[in-house]
Amino acid sequence: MREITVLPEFKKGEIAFKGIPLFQHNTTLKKELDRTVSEKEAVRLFESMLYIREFEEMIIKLKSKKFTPFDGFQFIGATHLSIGQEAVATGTMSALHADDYITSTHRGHGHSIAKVLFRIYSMTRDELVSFLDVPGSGESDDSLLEQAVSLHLFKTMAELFGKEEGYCRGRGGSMHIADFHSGHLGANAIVGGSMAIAAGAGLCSHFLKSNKVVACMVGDGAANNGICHESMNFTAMPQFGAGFPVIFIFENNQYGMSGQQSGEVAGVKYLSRRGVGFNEQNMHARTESGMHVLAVRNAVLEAAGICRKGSGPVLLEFKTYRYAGHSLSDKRMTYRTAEEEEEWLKFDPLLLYKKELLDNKVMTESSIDDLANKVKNMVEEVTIKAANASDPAPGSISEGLFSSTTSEGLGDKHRTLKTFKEPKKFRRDSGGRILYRHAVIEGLMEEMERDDRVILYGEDVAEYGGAFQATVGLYDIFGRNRVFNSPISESAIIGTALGSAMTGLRPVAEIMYIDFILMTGDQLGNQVAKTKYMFGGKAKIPLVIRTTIGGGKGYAGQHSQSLEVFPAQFPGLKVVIPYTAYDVKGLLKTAIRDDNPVFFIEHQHLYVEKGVVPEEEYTIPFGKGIVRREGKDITLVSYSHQLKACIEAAGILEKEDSVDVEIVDPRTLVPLDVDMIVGSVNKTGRAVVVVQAPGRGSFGEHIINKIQEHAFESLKGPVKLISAYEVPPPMSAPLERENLPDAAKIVKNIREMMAI
Ligand SMILES: Cc1ncc(C[n+]2csc(CCOP(=O)(O)OP(=O)(O)O)c2C)c(N)n1
Ligand SMILES: [Mg+2]
Repeated sequence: MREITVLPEFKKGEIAFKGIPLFQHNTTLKKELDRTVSEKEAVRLFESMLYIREFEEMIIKLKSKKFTPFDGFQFIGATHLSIGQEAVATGTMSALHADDYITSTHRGHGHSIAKVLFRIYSMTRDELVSFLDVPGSGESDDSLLEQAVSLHLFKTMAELFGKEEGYCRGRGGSMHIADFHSGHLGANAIVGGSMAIAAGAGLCSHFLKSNKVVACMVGDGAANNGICHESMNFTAMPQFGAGFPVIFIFENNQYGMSGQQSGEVAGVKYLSRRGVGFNEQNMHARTESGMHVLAVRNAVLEAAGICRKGSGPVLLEFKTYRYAGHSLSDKRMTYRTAEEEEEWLKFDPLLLYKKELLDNKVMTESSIDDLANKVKNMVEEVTIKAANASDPAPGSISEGLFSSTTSEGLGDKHRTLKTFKEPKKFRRDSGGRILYRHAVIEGLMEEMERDDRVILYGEDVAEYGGAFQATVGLYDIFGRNRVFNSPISESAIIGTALGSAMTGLRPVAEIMYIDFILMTGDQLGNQVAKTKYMFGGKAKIPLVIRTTIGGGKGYAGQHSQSLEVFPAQFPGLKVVIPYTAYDVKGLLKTAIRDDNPVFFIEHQHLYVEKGVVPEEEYTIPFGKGIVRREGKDITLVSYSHQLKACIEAAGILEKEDSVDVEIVDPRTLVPLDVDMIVGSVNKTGRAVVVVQAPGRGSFGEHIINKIQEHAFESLKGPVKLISAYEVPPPMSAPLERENLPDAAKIVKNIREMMAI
């Protein structure tokens, strides 16, 4: 029974919105010196902005060859500079704790520089020594700190140059820098792409009660992207009593690439207004100056406080301006005027803050010059060092794609101590069998008991038990903090699962029909699949995405597709597609223990099939297929529900034609048990592959390619693909029957192949 009832209520009235504060943090250094910053910290704010400015200016010099680390040096890659926006990065990062999280954007050099810089500033001597990975004895604290900053800038520049010693081993470059040790969950070159990841990190912080805040840095352009709205809504869900501790920070530099927010592509002048739509508190939204570092810092301090009190999320908009073009090839004068630029230059964050430092006698002209020279020299030094650093070895290209670790051997460390109801195994029939969907539930239940970091969410998975009843009862056992209904936000389901997997949970996310995976294209293909490799192979992503295939039920084009090839297209995902109740349980348990993202495909027709499932603990390794039927005349490769028709066809062929069919089921598509398939084809000399999907570009074609590549010599004839037609699944029963490969079609094809 639901705790929340929705009674009819039609009382006349008006919805009143609370006001949204505009530029109310108009503070001064004088005030803050008494309240929130020491003189040392005040200088560091300036130093951080100088590092960012100098770093970005260096990119311009490198690109225009005004600075050449060595003869013939070529700067390649993206150049989205944050000159003009230094106060946003610095103010924000200085207000966070060292272990708080951030996500960042294509214009993220400033975020990365400042996030790690402020972590370094907060380090003890021992931490500095460990960061530097040197003995460090005899060095002064200041010297260690300088070395740490230099190393940090070097790793940042080296990443821009695609070097092995860069933050991400040259796999990410300018637009994809991350440093998980510093809570930097990654810059993202997909506008808005990081927002659900941030929401997921917030979910994890909330569930693990780690008190960590997530600052999600995005440009104004992201405010109009679907994932933005899904993510903000996700963090504001009231079902946990409080939203998640995420600060969405819109760094509003007025433009997308050239598209202008105000008056052109957004109907609101202030993006903070968007906060009104997500919870009754307006997400505590406010708009502040992004040119005044102390205003930014104060707003983020306040927002972090709100989040740590359990009253997040928060939306902050900082009005700022990028002085350079969108990229260095951008013709910015085609879309903005010199007058506009001049006006904004009067608000240069470095000049504004420099004046405050001088006025308050925190620094003098000469100490400012000294600092600026130190910063300039350091940036030049690290640039030369980074340019001369080694490139990744070409042979290392595949390193960092998958983690080799699992949660096997966990013992009782994370065993669930409290359940709301006794977990119980399903009763077996006299043959020891249970339903496939019960095997799914049992697998989930056992893994959730074994590891309290495993959570399950998706649409309707809680009290209702999932659209196909494959999660029934789990909510009653584990409660809302482990099993919950998500909004109908497929992208956010996947993206938050990624963010929470990166930060300490082991989520199982459910997408009701595989057709809806197309809603999640970016989160699945650009985020989940790439996060480990692109950020230098360092992330662990223990994440399972469960979904279902249907077909044959008259549900037509958008609920009947067999899209297993889609996830298999993205290196970085494992793809599992079990046929029996035994397999579904064993493989699901393996998937949940794996430290990599696993795309797990169940079949709606199989949910109600029974199979023998032992009560004792077992798992099934990935990449190990199974011979479903031994035979000597022809190999039939298939998987999931399609195997049923194959087995029926094999029976007919044996009986009527004395053809002995061997049926092999790879069970996992990535990794694929090529050896098993090839071994079988080498034995029989013939092969047919059967898939439920249309043939063009299907996974069946990939299997055929592997057969041609590795078993060509053994083949007595061409390999045949039996698949659906090249049409969207039709609704009409006769049309759908015609579309799907059934036993009769398989028999017919095999008879033709064998000239019977
Ligand atoms: C989803 C997506 N669409 C388009 C682009 C191409 N693109 C890269 S940056 C950019 C502008 C982004 O504007 P904004 O979010 O305001 O960030 P800013 O560049 O101003 O920092 C565009 C359109 C992209 N990277 N991702
Ligand atoms: Mg912008």
